[in-house]
Order: sequence, then C-alpha cells, then structure tokens
Amino acid sequence: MESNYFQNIVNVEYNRKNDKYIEYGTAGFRTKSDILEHVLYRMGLLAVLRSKAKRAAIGLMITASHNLEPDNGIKLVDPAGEMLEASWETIATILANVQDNDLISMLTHISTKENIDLSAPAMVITGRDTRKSSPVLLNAALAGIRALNGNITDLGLVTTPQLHYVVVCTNTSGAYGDPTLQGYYSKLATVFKSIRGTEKNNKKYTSVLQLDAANGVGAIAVKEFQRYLKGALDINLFNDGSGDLNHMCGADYVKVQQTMPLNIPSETNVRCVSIDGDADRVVYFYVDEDNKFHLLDGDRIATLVAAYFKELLTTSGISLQLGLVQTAYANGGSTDYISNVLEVPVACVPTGVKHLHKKALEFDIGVYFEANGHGTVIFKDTAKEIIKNHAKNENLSEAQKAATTKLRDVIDLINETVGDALSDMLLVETILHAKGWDIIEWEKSYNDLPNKQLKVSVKDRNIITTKNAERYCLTPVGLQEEIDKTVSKYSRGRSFVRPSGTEDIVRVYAECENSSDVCKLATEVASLMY
Ligand code: NG1
Ligand code: ZN
Repeated sequence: MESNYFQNIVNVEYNRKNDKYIEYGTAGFRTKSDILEHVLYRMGLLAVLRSKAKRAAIGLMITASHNLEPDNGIKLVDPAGEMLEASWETIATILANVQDNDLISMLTHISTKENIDLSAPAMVITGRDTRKSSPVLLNAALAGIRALNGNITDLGLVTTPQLHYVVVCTNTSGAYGDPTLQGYYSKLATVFKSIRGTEKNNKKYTSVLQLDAANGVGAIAVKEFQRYLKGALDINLFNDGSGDLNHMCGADYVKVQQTMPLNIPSETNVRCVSIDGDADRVVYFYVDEDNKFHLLDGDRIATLVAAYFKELLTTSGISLQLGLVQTAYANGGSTDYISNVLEVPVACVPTGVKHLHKKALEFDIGVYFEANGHGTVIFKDTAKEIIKNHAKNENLSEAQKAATTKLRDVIDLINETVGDALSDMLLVETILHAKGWDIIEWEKSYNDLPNKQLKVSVKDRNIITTKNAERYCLTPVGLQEEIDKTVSKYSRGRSFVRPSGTEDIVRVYAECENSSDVCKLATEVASLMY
C-alpha cells in the first residue's frame, strides 16, 4: 500500500545530478545553488510527510541568509514555528543523499518508522528570499509537495522570521496573530506605536535611523513596514535591493569586518542598523566625531534587553526567573557585565540558535542572542499568565502598574519563534526610547574587549572536534595546549577554534585587552592549524 502511495514521485527532472554529500546543518542545507534542485524536490516530499506526522502545517524556506548570491539553501520549520526537530534533520540528510533508485524505498521506510498515517492531510507553507536561484528551487520544492498531494500556501518573497510567524499563526488558529504578512506588520506596528505613545523623541533618543537591508528580502519587508510605522519611526533605507546581495553590506559583513557597509552615509553619531540577507539577524553601529566605527552587536542587544526586563520585573514586583544565553562568540566584556553588574544568570551553549533556544526555554523569560545579532526572547506560558494576571491586580502602585503593562505589551512586539531582525530592531528602539538614550549612551553600559574572527581553509575541517560549548578543542590532540600557550601571552586573552557548520572552513575567534594585539593573537592561533 505504501509503495503505491509513493509511485508518482518519480520525476526525472529532479534526479540527482551530482554525487556531493550534503548535510542538514545548523541552518538547513546550504551550498552552491546549482546542485540543490533534487534536494529541494526531496524536501518538498519530506515536508509533506512531516506535516502528516505532526498533523499540522510545516514551513519550507528557501534562503542562504548572509551567504553570497551563488549559494542557496533550504530549511524546514516545525509546527510551533521552531527549527526542525533534530531527529528529522538526520532523516532529511539521509533522504537528500539516497540514490534516485532508492528514493521510494527510503520514503516508505521513513513513513513506517515514524508511524505516519499517509491518509492524513498535509499543508506546507513556502517562502523564498531574493536570490536569482530561488524561483527555480521553489518550483522543485512545489513539485515535491504536489507529487504527494500536499496543500500549499506560497507566501512568495518573505523574510525567514515572517515564514516562521505565519506557520505558528496557522497552527494556533490565529491565537498568535493573523497568519498573513499584513497580520505580521500590523501586530508588531500596533504594539510598537502603543508602547511608544505620542512622543516620537525622548531626551537623547530620536526616531531617525539608517537601515542597511543587505540588498535582500528584508528590504521588501522594510518598505512595507515603513507604511505601518509611519509617524513613529523614521527609517532611511539603504542597500534596498538595487545592489548585490550581501556584497559589502548586511549584518554579517558589518559584524565580521567591523566596518561601515557600502552606501550608508557616514554621519557622526547617527544610529545605523544592518540586517542580513533573510532578515533574521540585526546589529547596530555608528561612527563618532573621529570617524571611528563602533559596533553594537548581538551581545549589546542581549544585555540591553535583559537589563530592561530585569528593571520591569523589579519595578512591577513580579518574581520570575530571567536568564540569558550566549555562545563562545559572546564578547568577554558582555559576559562580565551580565554576571557582575546585571546579576542575571548566563549560560553558554554551542553555536546555532537551536541550541540557544533550547537552553532559553529553561528560564521563565529567556533572552538569547548570538554575537552576530541572531536571537530573541521567549516566555514560558506560565510566565505570560502571571504577567497578565498581575496587570489585573487593582492594588498596584502607579509605577508597578506601568511596568506590568509594559511587560505585558512588549511580549507582542517579540517574534518568539525565531530571531527576527525587524522585531528585534523594534524592541531595541522601544527600549532606547523608554530610556531616552542615543546610541552612545547605550554603548556606555560596558566595554567590549577588542576581538577578531578569522576563517581558515583546511583539508578536512571535521578533524577539529570540541567540547564545553566549543570552548575547548579535543582534536587534533595537542592543539588546545598550543592555543592555551599562545593565549597566555595576552592580557585578558581568549581564543577558540571550531569547524563552521555552514561553510567549508575553520573559524578562529580571539579577544584580548589591547586592540593593537588582537589581530596578532588571532593570526597566531590560526597559524597553529597548519
Ligand atoms: P557557522 O558557520 O557554523 O559558524 C554561522 C554563524 C552561526 C549561525 C549560523 C547559521 C557565526 C560565528 N556563526 O554558523 O552563529 O548564525 O551561521 O546561519 O556567526
Ligand atoms: Zn539569516
């Protein structure tokens, strides 16, 4: 019966045309776009099975985020808007790599093993970024979904977080919001405006900001958002899609190069924002009077947000456990500040938002950000209930009431499913506005240690294995001792190496007290790899 069910999936157009082994990594499948067509077809098939298995709508996003134009990728989104469950990542890898002749038997095997009722309905919500290869890859995925009679809602050009949002809204019958792009813009803009009130500016805070959209799909979203945010936030849009995607612009470029992106005017002390190619990462920056570049990255956003929540919890008198999750890439300056000044518990986990998300679930309110600007805040349902009920308490002081109402409302400004550059940006803008801070005030909270990231090409990056949230190198044997020896020569030095999950390289991270030493430290550690 099962093999009958799969008999229509044979489609020579989507036969595997190369032998390259491909793996579902931290960000789904990601590689050169011209070898991905069969993978997309198969992921269309798999999305239908996942939907039947979960009895819910599944998301399928085509993007390679901050990678350059020739790359592309695909990730599946689970029913609550979260990343695909780990055991299905393995299934996805197996399915992407089987020979064409074995495809039907593998699908049959998956259905049996996962106990999937093949007569159940299936719904897949698809979206894509602006890459030239995305329409062809989308057609391959749609062909796969149709081959198994899955229902399709194609959102067209969307940011990754918008797709996650529509998936969760669809599966919660609208309880999280209206499952449309209009629903997304309207939900965020409405609460943003209501928290802000009628005053656009406050003390040092002004409502003007420069936004670099990486020439990606985020530019389309920002243009639409500008209509909804009119009168509250004045966004000047650059890298709006007319130039090359992620080329010398976007959040990853700005974070790693620690420099201004192309096209943003160098105006002194003006707040600037960069998002990445699929708008799930955001970083802030500015140039000072001496034309010096200042970066306020994911660590800065995390600390700003955690401090704000801590203040609201304290003022409102609500007792909930707030925690912050980082990776080894978090600047040592931020970790010291969180632990010693904010006194908020901080955890360190391996790279990849799924690890951060999972850890953040352990707190009532979990704030998590990668240093590169990918992150969000999540709330336990019980925490939301406590906040809502507290807001109804008639015995609160004015200050308690105001803080509780803000806490209750700000939840709606946050895309809890996944890091969302635009929602995160609105949250930062809300906090800066509430505090009456310009970007310089924000930066004053703590000092970042000078830091540097390098990419090293090696024959086989997987010979490097790590433990302790990637901060300790297990193999090659002896490498960690060498790193320790090098690091010990630098005041407040720290460095680690790990294989990238998205590129065929090893990443080297280094930080130390003296900015004049940091490149030397990073280069010395990189040289240990040869
Ligand atoms: P890799 O290539 O595994 O380092 C990069 C980012 C991750 C995450 C993924 C997915 C750094 C150092 N690494 O992973 O944080 O965002 O891409 O996009 O920024
Ligand atoms: Zn991204």
